[in-house]
Amino acid sequence: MLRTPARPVLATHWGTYRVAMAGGRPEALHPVAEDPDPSILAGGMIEALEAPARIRRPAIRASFLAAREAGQVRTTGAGRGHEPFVEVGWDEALDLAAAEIARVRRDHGNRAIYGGSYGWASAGRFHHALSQVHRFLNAVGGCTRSVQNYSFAAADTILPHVTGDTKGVVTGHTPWRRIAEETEVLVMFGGAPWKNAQVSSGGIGRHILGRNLDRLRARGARLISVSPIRDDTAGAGVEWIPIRPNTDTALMLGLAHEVLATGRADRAFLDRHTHGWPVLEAYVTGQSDGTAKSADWAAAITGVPAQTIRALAAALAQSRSFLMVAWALQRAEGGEQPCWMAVALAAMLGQIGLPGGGFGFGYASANGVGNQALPFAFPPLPQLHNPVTETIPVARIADALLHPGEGYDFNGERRTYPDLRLIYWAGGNPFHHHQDLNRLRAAWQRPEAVIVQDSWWNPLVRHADIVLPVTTPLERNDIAVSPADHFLAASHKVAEPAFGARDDHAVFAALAARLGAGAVFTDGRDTEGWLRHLYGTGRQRAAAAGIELPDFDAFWEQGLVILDPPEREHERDLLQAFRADPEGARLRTPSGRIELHSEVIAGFGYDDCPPHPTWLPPREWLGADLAARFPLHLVSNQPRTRLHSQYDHVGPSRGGKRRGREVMRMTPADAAQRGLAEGDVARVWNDRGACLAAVALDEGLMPGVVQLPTGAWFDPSEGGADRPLERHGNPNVLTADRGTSRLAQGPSAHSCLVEVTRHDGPLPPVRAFEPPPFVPRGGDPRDRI
Ligand SMILES: Nc1nc2c(c(=O)[nH]1)N[C@H]1C(S)=C(S)[C@@H](COP(=O)(O)OP(=O)(O)OC[C@H]3O[C@@H](n4cnc5c(=O)[nH]c(N)nc54)[C@H](O)[C@@H]3O)O[C@H]1N2
Ligand SMILES: Nc1nc2c(c(=O)[nH]1)N[C@H]1C(S)=C(S)[C@@H](COP(=O)(O)OP(=O)(O)OC[C@H]3O[C@@H](n4cnc5c(=O)[nH]c(N)nc54)[C@H](O)[C@@H]3O)O[C@H]1N2
Ligand SMILES: [Mo]
Repeated sequence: MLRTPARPVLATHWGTYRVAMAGGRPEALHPVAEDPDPSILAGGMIEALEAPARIRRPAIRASFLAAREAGQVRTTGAGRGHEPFVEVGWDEALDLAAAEIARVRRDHGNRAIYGGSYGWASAGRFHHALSQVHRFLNAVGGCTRSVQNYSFAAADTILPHVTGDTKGVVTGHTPWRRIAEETEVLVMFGGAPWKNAQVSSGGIGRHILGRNLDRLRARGARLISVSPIRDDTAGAGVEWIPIRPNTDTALMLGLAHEVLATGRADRAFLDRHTHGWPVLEAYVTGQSDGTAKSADWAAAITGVPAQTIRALAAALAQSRSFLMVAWALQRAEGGEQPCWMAVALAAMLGQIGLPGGGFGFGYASANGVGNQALPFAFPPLPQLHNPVTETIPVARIADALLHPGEGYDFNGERRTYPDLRLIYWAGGNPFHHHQDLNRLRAAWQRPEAVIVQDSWWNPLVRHADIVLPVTTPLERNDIAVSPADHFLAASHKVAEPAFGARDDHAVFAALAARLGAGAVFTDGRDTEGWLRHLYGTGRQRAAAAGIELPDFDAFWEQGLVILDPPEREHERDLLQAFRADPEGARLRTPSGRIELHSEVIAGFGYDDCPPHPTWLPPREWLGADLAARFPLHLVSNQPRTRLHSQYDHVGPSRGGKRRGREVMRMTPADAAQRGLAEGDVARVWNDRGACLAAVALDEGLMPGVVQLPTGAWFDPSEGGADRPLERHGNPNVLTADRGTSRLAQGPSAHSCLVEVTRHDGPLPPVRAFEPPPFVPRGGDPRDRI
């Protein structure tokens, strides 16, 4: 039996907390004393347990249930997101879900089941919903999966062509410690936002960003933030270079031209360590295309004055400099290019592999990036084998649903979209994360069945046919450990599951049993058995790496273990070994070197991803023709007050709204031009959709830029239109659903033009946090929400 300590621990993506209990119930969450800079995001978790949006019973979409009861196999999905639900008992919901899976397997094969189920879920290892859903679907014959992620798909796909692997994207970075101790000029493209470093997938022991920036400050290093938004890098002594969104490649090219023109390029490094420099050089000078990528050229594109570019180039070349690139830059059309050009610029500066020099991505995009990984791998829940080999790039889900059987390009392959009949989602929210939600909504009507597990009636759940309510982290025991984050935490159950919610694992165990795979799925273990098993394996691996962990029962009572692995010599600076010995430590690229021109990419023949870093104006940016109609660039970045869409209905996220709506920042001048004042509600719109948002005036934005964070629960008004007015401020009704290029096919949310106008007249109420209407069995499904 597990013994929960008097001060139980809660592990979340935003940190580790001690739970204050009162009368056997959780009363407050206090950040652990070990965390020097805790996040604000735990604020609503207790309130959320019994919030009105909590799913109280399993539920079936009304017309879906009616059709299945009438023996009809195919129902129209047109009612998804519009119709009321019928609440049912667990057995009925599970029987129906199992029957749907069995039917689709029989009629179309397992490849017709989409189990990509992308999303952040929650922090614990065992109750990690994606691991659970994948294990379950694999136990019953597999499913079509997704590859990549929404976070850094473009970087992850282009980097192997450039440096031979993905080190420096999410792991394998030059450590923060080296930067804090050695870097003299730190240029942060996209800044180093504290808001983003609040979280880390899998949990956090200590938040490290603030301390590391302070160490640089204390040494007198220059901190330069290149970003459309000033407060992306907060704190004293930060130099802000405002830039037009999506133009960083042009800025980097301008810097490269200046470095070259002033004779400061490190030719020795370029000769020994790179491949294809002459081709890139000819492009930078304009020899190959007739346009010199000079500081003046870059200034006209980026909005950064030419003298600033010249001064920055000199500073970069004359000191130990490091280029940090937020993942944000590559979630844009042509997002491969700034990644490639950042490596090229660092190579020209000759800084790669020197102490605190070079490049790296995402240092503030999540906590722990730039920490050395633990020297042992704590096991995930084993996934079993997926016999289905089909995958789609994760951000192409709407394309796949709309165009089954049609071809598409992906990183040199010609592929075909699968014919997906059933969608199973647990632990993510496509009606949060996907772009062009009105298009997704249309695509979402195609499959025959949609099964969703979640805890609250969020917009994904409202677009499901079968809804299965699951527990939250406060209602179950788990273990959290994140390799980048040097900690292990227990997460103790401190509340009984509200309204009879079940653990994802229990739901899948029940479904697997119905489908004849119960024992395969559970492997004969209950939750405690799994926790002991996973911990035991992790502990053995730690011991093999020379790290002594307490036994399971001691760990469970202690709650939190902070690990401080010694720095390993060979992992000091990214590409240090290659710098020292380019022949002996060849890269895994065709040339063995850093590729500034790639014959492999040339062979793909993609006009949207040429064979060397290139300034490719996206379809939507402030210099595009479309800017005549939609003159504002929308930055829909990560929210300060929540993780994506999680806990939007409570606590700090709800508290950050105005007049019930998400807050959009714009400059006083852009607002005045449109007759908008602080606190007004505005209509933000383009050809793809429209939403309402509350206006906040802020001088700290590049003129022409508006900022509306992601995560407000999608709240379309009724009226049958294809593009209904979204009432709450969800920017993904505006963003474009386009791949970054045929190479990576990553999401490109940050390339989006809009117009903003006053919303006059009565304000429609926000209904996002209310549960949908319910009807009795046989009730009229046309009772629209
Ligand atoms: N416009 C725009 N869009 C973006 C981005 C952007 O920058 N701009 N960023 C993108 C990025 S980088 C990402 S990673 C995605 C994030 O997109 P997601 O990761 O899909 O977003 P979340 O809101 O974290 O969704 C997690 C869901 O899982 C549920 N959940 C949590 N714990 C559990 C559990 O234990 N079991 C089950 N069954 N469910 C659980 C939560 O309630 C929530 O509904 O968004 C992307 N979308
Ligand atoms: N609080 C909180 N933290 C989070 C998340 C969250 O939802 N909430 N999500 C997490 C996830 S899943 C991820 S992947 C990371 C994402 O981490 P990032 O990708 O770094 O996050 P963003 O907030 O989209 O962008 C960071 C900043 O880049 C700037 N920016 C946008 N476009 C451009 C551009 O074209 N050029 C330049 N120079 N700057 C630009 C924006 O002003 C923005 O504030 O964040 C993680 N951290
Ligand atoms: Mo992400």
